[in-house]
Order: sequence, then C-alpha cells, then structure tokens
Amino acid sequence: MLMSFVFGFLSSLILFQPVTTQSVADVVSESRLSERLSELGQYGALSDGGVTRQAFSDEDVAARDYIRSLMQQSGLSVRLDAAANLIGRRPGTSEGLPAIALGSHIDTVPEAGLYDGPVGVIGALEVIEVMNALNLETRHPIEVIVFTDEEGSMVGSRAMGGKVDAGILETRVQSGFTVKEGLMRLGGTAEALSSAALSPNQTKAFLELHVEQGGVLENAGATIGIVEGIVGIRWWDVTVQGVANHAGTTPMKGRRDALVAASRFVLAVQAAALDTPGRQVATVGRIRAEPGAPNVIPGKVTMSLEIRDLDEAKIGAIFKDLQKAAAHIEEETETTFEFSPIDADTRAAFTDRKVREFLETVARGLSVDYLSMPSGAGHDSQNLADRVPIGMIFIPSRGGISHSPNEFSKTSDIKTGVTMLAESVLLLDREDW
Ligand code: HGY
Ligand code: MN
Ligand code: MN
Repeated sequence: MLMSFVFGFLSSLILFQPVTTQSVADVVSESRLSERLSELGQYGALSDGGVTRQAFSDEDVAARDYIRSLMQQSGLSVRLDAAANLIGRRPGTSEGLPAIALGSHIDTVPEAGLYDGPVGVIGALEVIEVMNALNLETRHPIEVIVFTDEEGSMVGSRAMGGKVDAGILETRVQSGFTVKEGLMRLGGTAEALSSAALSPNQTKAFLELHVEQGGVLENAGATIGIVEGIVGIRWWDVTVQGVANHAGTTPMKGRRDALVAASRFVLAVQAAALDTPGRQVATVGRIRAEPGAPNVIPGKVTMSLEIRDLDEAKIGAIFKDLQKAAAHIEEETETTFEFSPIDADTRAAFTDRKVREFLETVARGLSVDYLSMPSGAGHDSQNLADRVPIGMIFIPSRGGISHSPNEFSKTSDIKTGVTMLAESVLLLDREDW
C-alpha cells in the first residue's frame, strides 16, 4: 500500500513537469473565461439571468457563429462535419498523429443556466489561448468540438461515435425542428450522417470539462471531479388513452380519466426508482392533458419517461416493472397505456483507466483536491467511448443546481478546471501510451 502511494506520488512528480517557466495556471485568464461565458450567454438570454438556446434555434445558430469567430481568432482551422459538429483544429508538429480532442455543447434545455456545456467549450478554447500565449507546440493536433443537440437527440456525438442511423433524422427536438431540418439549419449533411463517425486513429483521446450538475464536490469540499463512468439514459413517450367527457354531468364512478391514470403512473415511476437498491433515477419531465379545458375530463395524456443508471440491465428491469404497473392501472381506470421509445438512447460508458491516471497525476501535480466519481448527467463523451479513450473533469455546481437559471460555478473553479484540462492535454501529448 505504502509502496504504491510512494510510486504514485513520485510518478506524479516525474510525469508532471510544468512545461515552461511561465506556468499554464499563470496564463489561464479568469477575466477572459468569464467575459466569454457571459457573451455566449447573450444568445438566448432571459430576463432572470438564465438562457434558452435550444438546438437548431436561431439562438443556437447565432451562438455557433460566435464560437466559430473565437476559433478563427485563435488560429484554428474550422470545419463542420455531416452532423454539424463544429470543429476547430490546431496543427501538431506530427500531423500524422491522431488528434487530442476537447469540447462539449452550447445548446441548452429551456430556462437553463450559463455553464452546462459552455464551460467545456469556452474552457477548451482557453486551452488553445494558453498554448498560443506560451508558444507551445504539441506533437498531436488539438481539436475543439462543439457537439450538435446534446440536450436532445445527441445527434452530434452519437454520429461521431458511429451510433446513429437514418431514423434519428425524424426525431423532433424541443425547438420544434426535426433533426433533419435542424442539420440543414446548421449546415450539416443529413444524408451523409454516417461520414461523421470517427475513423480508427483519428482521435487519440477526448477530454470534456463540465460542471458537475450535482452537489457531491461542493459537499465534499473538493474542486475537481475525475469521472469514472457516465450513466445510461433511456427515453420513452407514454400515451394514456381514456375517454373525454363532460366534467359536470359525468359521475365520478366509471370515469375513464386519462389524467388520473397518468398521475398514478407518475407516482409509480417515483416508487420504482426509490424502491430499487442503487443510485438509479426515473423522471416524468413532460406531461400534457387533452383537450386541456377545466370542464372536460381529460381523454388523452402524453408524457415523457426517463430512466438513468450506470447499469443498462437495471434500466431495462425498472422499465419492465413500470410496464406491469401500467397494466394494473389500465385495469383499474379502464384506460390504455402505450410506450414508444424515443431515439435518444445513450448507453452508459466508463472513462478510460489510463486517461483517468493521467488526470489524477495532473491533479496531484497541481495539488488540487479531487474526487473520483460517477456522472448522473449524460454527456457527449459517453457516445465516443466505444471509439476513443475518454476522460471527464468536473468542477463544482453551487448548491448542486443545474438545468436552471440559478446554475452557477465560480470562475476560480473554472480556471482550475481549465488548468487541469490544459496540463492533461500536454501530458497526453508528451507520453506515448
Ligand atoms: O440530461 C442530461 O443529463 C444532460 O444534461 N443532457
Ligand atoms: Mn451538459
Ligand atoms: Mn444538460
């Protein structure tokens, strides 16, 4: 035990040699990070300080132009792949080597905060600024990627990970566009989606800096999370069919009220997640009762169902339990339930052990308090994990809040995350592994 600690500590001293007299941390600029995050936050800004910048919306299109201009200002060559992923490339001294890729997303959920996604994109661009300022050359090319529609279909990272088929093009996302329409708006090539898949040896590793979106780091007083694994996420549309009728003349007994049935199902979802041992979660995030008038018994309800866990088999088992619960509710309420999977399946993925070791070496070298931890949120990284070694760095979210205008991360923590990211890129570049 002692020997492995001594070895780990010594290797962090040997491996982790700051590469220049002026250190990376000296150059990472908190003011530039915070300026750029607030500039990006102007695209879809809300009066309460939050932002709505849904994939394929006008705000998303305009924000991508802003990021493109930052990429060009820092000397990156910019391209779009068929899935409209925006990719900025900094050449390496050995162009034949695979790229080390960084990045995240800039699309948001409705009424979001400023940090979920943008910290990973603005942070990756800051790494490029640091390398330029220190005149650092890397052997490997470095790429900064803005993935398409992370908050919905994840078409960008799924296409890059070779995990999509043409069916995804018909998926309609929160902004109202189908993926096909959206790709047209962003300049993608829907009919050539498969060409976005990473070829072998195209990318050496992918690192994503992201806000934790939970309270684990803050509660532990740690600044950095080194992610072990990212949960799998499965979505369904659930339709409950009852019989609409006059709310005044229809006796309570014998009603076939779709909203009463749906409400019982929502409580069954909560019970299934609470009663199963483990850290799984299950949510009904969207519900709509029709025809939606106060004096009409709802005849139809459509709602979403989401189940997440690191263990795919457990997601399947919980879904089976919920189908049984729905069958029971059908009988008692004389309604019918229909489940249709939404093509946004995101499989659980584990980060690469070697990449995690590099991240731990850098954290020790920077004397940063870090935790190894799972991610309860989904991320673009997980869709690349079958093709590329991935690593994720978390920074704390105040109060564990995210997907909300109250989302906040300290600029000093963002700076620490970016310093970790930059030093990790330099270490990955130096080491043959
Ligand atoms: O939903 C998620 O976990 C991610 O923020 N898209
Ligand atoms: Mn995110
Ligand atoms: Mn999100």
